Amino acid sequence: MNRKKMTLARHVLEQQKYSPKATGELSSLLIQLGLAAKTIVREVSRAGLVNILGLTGETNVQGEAVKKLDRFANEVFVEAFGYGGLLCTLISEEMEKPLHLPENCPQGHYTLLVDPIDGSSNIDVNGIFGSIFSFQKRPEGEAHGTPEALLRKGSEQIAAGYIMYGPSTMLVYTVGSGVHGFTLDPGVGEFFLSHENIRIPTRSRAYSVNQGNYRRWAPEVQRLVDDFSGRGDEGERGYALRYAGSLLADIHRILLEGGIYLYPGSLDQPEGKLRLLYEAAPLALVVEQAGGRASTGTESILALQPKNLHQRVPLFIGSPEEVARAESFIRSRRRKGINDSGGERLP
Ligand code: AHM
Ligand code: MG
Repeated sequence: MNRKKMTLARHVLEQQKYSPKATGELSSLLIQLGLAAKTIVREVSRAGLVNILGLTGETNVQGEAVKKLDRFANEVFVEAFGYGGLLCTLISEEMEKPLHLPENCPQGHYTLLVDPIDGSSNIDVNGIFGSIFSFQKRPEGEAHGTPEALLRKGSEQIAAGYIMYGPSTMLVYTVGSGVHGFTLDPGVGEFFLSHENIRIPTRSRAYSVNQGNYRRWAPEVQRLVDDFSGRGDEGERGYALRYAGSLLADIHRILLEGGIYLYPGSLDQPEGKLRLLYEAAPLALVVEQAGGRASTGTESILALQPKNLHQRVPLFIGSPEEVARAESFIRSRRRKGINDSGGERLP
């Protein structure tokens, strides 16, 4: 088959052949996702012209100001999956409670977890942002909407990925058999396979972090970032600093070129900023399927048992050797008790 002509729909149907128990439902959901992406990108591509920039004046469950595009994208996902009978529950960064779709639930087994716009601070400056998604399946015999049905470990996701609204629009997904990237051809209105079976480089001297948080970090995290930035004890040349302000944009670069992204916890917010269920876990599945690693600094992201829907988590993610280096650095500094012996503290 001519891989260049491989559409998203054909690809998900081909992937389905490798799972003997597949019913075709997940394929339909992923195709539906492509439609939601095209609806959002149509608005994004003329954002400066259609009164979609700026704030709504409301705040979301995280206490963050809601941008008009955050709300629009959330509505697109709700509308796209509200019919079709397959999706029973939708969990979103923009909605405090899960949205149950009772008319879908008799036959629908799936939950969609989504950050409709990741990298919201880039919206008004025509920077890169995107949507992060994860599909879970209600466990056999579990009732709809119970905490047990919704709070699943990342390792139980059955599909995950992101859509990136950049110079070109890309959709990257995994169903647990590799990571595949598609680029939207705007003339045809279709996603075509452009990056088949992405493999992350095992190491690369590049790091992504908001270094403005330096004074808020524990000493061992400060020392790790000193090391990356070339100010560490080893006196090595520093890594290149790359920070997009959009997690998925940084992850996309790291998937293709290697490196590490970190959003550690801080002394005043030990759990960090990023949300486990619809930011960290889906990207962790993508990165691990591409041969990378995702960690809290001490534990695997995919092994974490979520305690609530909007839970935050520290994140160290990227090339396996870079994440292993960060973990061993943090562990050994903690063992040496650097916590008690120095490092800057909050004033
Ligand atoms: P958002 O979903 O509200 O956009 O927040 C998540 C984003 C990540 O995409 C990004 O890496 C991080 O927050 C940036 O945060 P900061 O401005 O603190 O560096
Ligand atoms: Mg967001």
